[in-house]
Amino acid sequence: MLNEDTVVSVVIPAYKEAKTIRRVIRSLKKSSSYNMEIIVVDGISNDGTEQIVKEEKARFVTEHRVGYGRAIKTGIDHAKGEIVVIIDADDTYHACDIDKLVQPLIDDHADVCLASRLEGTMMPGAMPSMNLFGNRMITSMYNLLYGQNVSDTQTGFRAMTKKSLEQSDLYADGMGLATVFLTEAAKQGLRITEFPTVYKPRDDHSETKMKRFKAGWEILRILLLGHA
Ligand SMILES: Nc1nc2c(ncn2[C@@H]2O[C@H](COP(=O)(O)OP(=O)(O)OP(=O)(O)O)[C@@H](O)[C@H]2O)c(=O)[nH]1
Ligand SMILES: [Mg+2]
Repeated sequence: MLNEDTVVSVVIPAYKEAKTIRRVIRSLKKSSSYNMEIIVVDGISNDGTEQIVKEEKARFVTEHRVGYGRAIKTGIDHAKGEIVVIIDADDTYHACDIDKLVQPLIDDHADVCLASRLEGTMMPGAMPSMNLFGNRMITSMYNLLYGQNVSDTQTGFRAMTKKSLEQSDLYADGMGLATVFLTEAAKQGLRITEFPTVYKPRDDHSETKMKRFKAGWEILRILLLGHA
């Protein structure tokens, strides 16, 4: 049973985000009311990320293999908490919303909680219009095919119970893992909820790691065929 003593493991996949990772860790620490461990997963950046993570007294886990999904799965394997939160290292999400994400799981109102950018506030320049269009298409397909009613399947800020993750087949290594979490949750009949959040643009000079078409095809295969 989840309660005030529950441990929340925050997994942060990071690839060349040395400019912003410190801010994300500090914001999480300042905002969380729960026992929290922060796990940053990286092994390919060599931009000083590891040193910053250690200075900020967070756990650093090395994953040399490339892929957003790969990094998250390695982080989950190291997570000790009953709840796993995932957030990007690029400081585009309001990390201070962490309690809003975790609370529905603690209260046993949901098994999965998504921080929705599409129901919330999208700051100018935060999401290119092609990405917004793609997300809307993918989310509509997901709702239709899997009988759900969510607004932002591609959000990088979400909470899930460790138990539900252990029962899921997390077969994607790329950006598609965000969708696999949700197709698996639907198959298990888990309760998915959302709250509106704010999405900020990336820091000046920081580069997206998302390859739009590669990610799009991976997600379509997951939704239609059930494999990546
Ligand atoms: N360890 C690791 N982290 C990765 C890899 N690819 C992406 N990431 C991280 O995963 C998170 C999501 O990647 P982003 O490039 O922000 O993708 P996105 O949020 O869809 O795109 P933007 O809206 O441009 O930020 C970021 O924190 C990246 O640094 C990878 O191969 N390995
Ligand atoms: Mg991002």
